[in-house]
Formats: sequence, structure tokens, C-alpha cells
Amino acid sequence: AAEVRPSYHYVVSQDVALKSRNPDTHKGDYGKVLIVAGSRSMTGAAFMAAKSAVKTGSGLVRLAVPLSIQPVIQSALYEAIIYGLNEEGGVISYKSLSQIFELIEQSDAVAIGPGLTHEGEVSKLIEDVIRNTEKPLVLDADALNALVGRLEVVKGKRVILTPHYGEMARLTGLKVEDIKNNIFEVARSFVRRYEVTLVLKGARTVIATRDGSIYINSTGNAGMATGGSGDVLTGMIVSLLGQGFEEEKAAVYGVFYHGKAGDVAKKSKGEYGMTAVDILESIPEALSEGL
Ligand code: B4P
Ligand code: MG
Repeated sequence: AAEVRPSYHYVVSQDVALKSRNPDTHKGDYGKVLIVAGSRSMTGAAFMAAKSAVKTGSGLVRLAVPLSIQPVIQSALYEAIIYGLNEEGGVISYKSLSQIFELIEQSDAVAIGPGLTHEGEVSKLIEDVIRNTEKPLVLDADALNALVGRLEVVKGKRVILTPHYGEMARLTGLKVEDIKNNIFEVARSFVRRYEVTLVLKGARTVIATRDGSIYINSTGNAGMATGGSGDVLTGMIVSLLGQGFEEEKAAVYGVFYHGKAGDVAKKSKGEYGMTAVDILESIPEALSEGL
């Protein structure tokens, strides 16, 4: 690829202003998204990613989870359609591949990873899903684990990867310290090599896009260092992708409003007590400011 001059953008609210909806509209205008997530001991990750997509404004959210946890998710989440996937011991099995493809066919954007585990055939399954779809994808958590050593699969695809530093270290073979000390260069060279959009999560999340730009987020707080907050981000980004935002915008807007939802949650709950569910419950207020 041709060498592009690096450009840096500090993302503030004017950069990500949302427009109010056209009154003459229907749910078909806001996208159908699919989230493939969850396992027996990680039902919450699936729940939070899906609920977060609902709260970010998707027209329709489909959530695919291992069959045995479908009832418990169903009873907690009314706004999404929950599908039960072929599984073994509470973890999706390779046999669910064709079910997943049927659902992908009906979707505008897909997120894969939260809570899937790293067990059994999960990695092979995820690899084959990625290989065989051209739909925009958000890959997080166990989908990132599945890519360790086989990142070539994502090259040039419409993919957003959302690693924290720990996951980025596994993906690149670098040490967390080396990533932290060279965030921009690591992010940019990763994107140059794999031609994807990268959301490198941390206290100051950085987004690197295919055109060589680096976006530095300005929202969020230390209360977001709590289990599940990453799953909420995944749901927000896939929702925006499904609503027609291109990958770069979906990533930058998603990260900004996720941090802003965290800031809203902090106001009433504080940094110690706020939870990932508080962040997702704060999405509506975060999105509606200024509208
Ligand atoms: P996992 O066990 O994989 O944790 P997870 O399920 O991915 O958690 P979750 O999905 O809720 O949070 P995520 O980080 O995706 O890994 C945890 C382990 O990985 C840790 O024990 C550690 O060893 C390592 N690790 C993770 N992050 C690391 C880091 N930054 N540096 C070094 N090691 C790390 O998503 C969290 C979300 O909250 C992101 O959007 C993030 O930007 C936001 N957030 C977290 N802290 C924030 C802060 N201080 N300020 C603003 N935003 C913050
Ligand atoms: Mg995570």
C-alpha cells in the first residue's frame, strides 16, 4: 500500500454529532444486526452486547447463543430475538456454522466474540465464519483469541477489531509495555499490515483506520475498568455499523458514546460502584444529548 501521511484527531462531541431521526421512518432503516456470543458461564457478555445494540438504536437485534442458555437470556432480554445454536457442554460447536450463516444472510452487520470461550471448536468455527462472509464484522474477545496466529484471515475484510492491550499483545506477540509505549505506531502498522479498522482499548482508546488516521477518544473514566464494559462497546459499534455507518465512523462514534455513557453512569453511581449494566443503561442519555 502507498505510504500515507499520519494524521491525528482528538475526538470531541462536535466530531461525532448525531442527527435526529427523520420522522417518516421505520425499523428497516436502522439495520438488522447479529451478535454471536455467550457460553454457559458467560451469559452476561451475550446479554450486555445485545442489549447495548438495542439501546444504540438498531432496528432489529438477533442474538445467537448456545442452545442451553437461550431460555435464561430470553427471560432477561425482551427486545432481541434469541437463537439457540448447536453446542457441546454450553459452548457453541462447529455444527452451528450453517445456522450462523443463515442468520448472517439476514443481517447488515455482525459481532462475534463476547463470552464464547476459547474452548473446543470455537476458534475454527470463528475462522470459517470470517473467511466466508463479506458482511461488516466486529471481532472482540474470544473472536480475537481465535485469530492469534491466523490474522491473515481478516486481511482487507470489512472488519473492526476491538482488543484491549492484553488481547493486542496476544495478537501481535508484543509485550503490553511495548504496546503502551508506542500505541500509535503499533496501531498504525497493524492496520497497514491487515487493512482493517482497529480499536485499541484503554484509558484513552485509540482508533486506527485504513486511511492512516489515528483517532484519540476523549470520553470515559476509570469506573469503566469493570467486567463487561467491553461487551457493551461491541454492541454499540455493531449497532452503528448496522445503521449504515462505515467502519471508521462506527468505531469512532461507538467509542466516543460508550465513554460518554460511562461518564453519565459515573455521575449517579460513582467510579467504584458503577457496573457495565449501568453503562448500557446510560446509553440513551449519552446519545440524546444535543438532539
Ligand atoms: P479479559 O478477561 O479478556 O477481560 P474482558 O472480558 O475483555 O473484559 P471486558 O470486556 O469487560 O473489558 P475490555 O477490556 O474488553 O482480560 C482482562 C485481562 O487483560 C486483565 O486482567 C489484564 O491482564 C489484561 N488487560 C486488559 N486491559 C488491559 C490494559 N489496558 N492494560 C494492560 N492489560 C490489560 O473493555 C473495557 C472497556 O472499558 C474499554 O472500552 C476501555 O476503553 C474502557 N475502559 C477501561 N478502563 C478505562 C479507563 N481507565 N478510562 C476510560 N475507559 C476505560
Ligand atoms: Mg473484552
